[in-house]
Amino acid sequence: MSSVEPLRVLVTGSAGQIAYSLLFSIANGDVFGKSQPIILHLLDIPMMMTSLSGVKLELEDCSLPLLHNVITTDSEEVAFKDIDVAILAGSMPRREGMERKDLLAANVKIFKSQGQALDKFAKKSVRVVVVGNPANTNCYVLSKFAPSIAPENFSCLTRLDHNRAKAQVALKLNITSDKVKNVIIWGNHSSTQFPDVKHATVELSDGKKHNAYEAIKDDNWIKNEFIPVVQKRGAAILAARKLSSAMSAAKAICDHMRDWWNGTKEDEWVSMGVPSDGSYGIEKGLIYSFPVRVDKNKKWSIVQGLAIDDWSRGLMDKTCQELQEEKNDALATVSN
Ligand code: NAX
Repeated sequence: MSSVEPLRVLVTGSAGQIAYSLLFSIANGDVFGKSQPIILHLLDIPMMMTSLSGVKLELEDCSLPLLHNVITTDSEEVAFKDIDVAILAGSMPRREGMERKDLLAANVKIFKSQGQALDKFAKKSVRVVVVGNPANTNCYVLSKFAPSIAPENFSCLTRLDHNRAKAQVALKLNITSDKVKNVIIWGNHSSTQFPDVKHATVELSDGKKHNAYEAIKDDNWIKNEFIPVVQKRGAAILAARKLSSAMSAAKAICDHMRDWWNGTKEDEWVSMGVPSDGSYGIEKGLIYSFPVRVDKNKKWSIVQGLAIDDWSRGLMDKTCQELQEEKNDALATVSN
């Protein structure tokens, strides 16, 4: 065994389909590094324990040297005990005929309870990413009920939307997605999000960097194809697969955590849902997706000084308004 202390990584909803695509990458060292031992804490609800025990058997059969232990449980105390990282994918799914408010209320209950468990049992340095929808507002509730953990340790996943935006630009320009940098997802992980290419760069076949907006040269495509495709991509996958995104969501979770752990690249930023500090006029405390850079000490900061035109401002405000409404509904549920 190595002398490096194992990292305790909690994944909730761990009998679900995102977790099934995610757990191997974490246990294989693809996120926290090839010399970082891992102890997986896997939480799901009681009726999923048999299924979860099968996931554990498979993880054992992967025979991964970095995987020091797998704890499967339906107890929040066991799941949150001494964890360094929390990936919260377990949430109440929307069922047919369910009102948005009912969905929100069911999730407020889950994230209130998990926030309290985080506060009581996790390491104070824990880094949290909320994946389960509505991800931004679930994250807001979680943080509210874990007051002993710094707000900057909480985030929600908008990296899948960010990756989708990169991929659409790459397809349009017939380049690979690594040549597309600094797209932005502003706001909510919902269909009101604003995928923004105005500040993005692309490397074209001339080997030079260009502004993505100017290289695309097609305002109509950006407004009427690119933005709606990214905003509604989750629904398109659900319609085709009859299941929501899982492989791409797991990949995005890995990207999100790897960049948070190790820092973003020199000339790049990424999108993360983080508590607003009032930047770009967004209400303080809302969990809003911004362009962020992360330093070598796992500290993120919102990229400042980007010029915002009136059209962009309108879209940024619309998604902000939706988050304010979700927050108010969640708070009303909490006080009931
Ligand atoms: P699944 O339905 O396959 O799995 C969810 C799992 O969570 C189930 O095993 C369920 O038993 C468990 N669960 C429910 N309540 C729980 C609780 N209180 N504690 C622990 N576990 C609990 O869903 P999956 O496809 O894995 O998606 C998980 C979540 O990610 C969903 O809320 C989904 O909407 C959300 N997504 C978020 C994305 C994002 O970018 N932020 C993209 C992908 C995905 O749609």
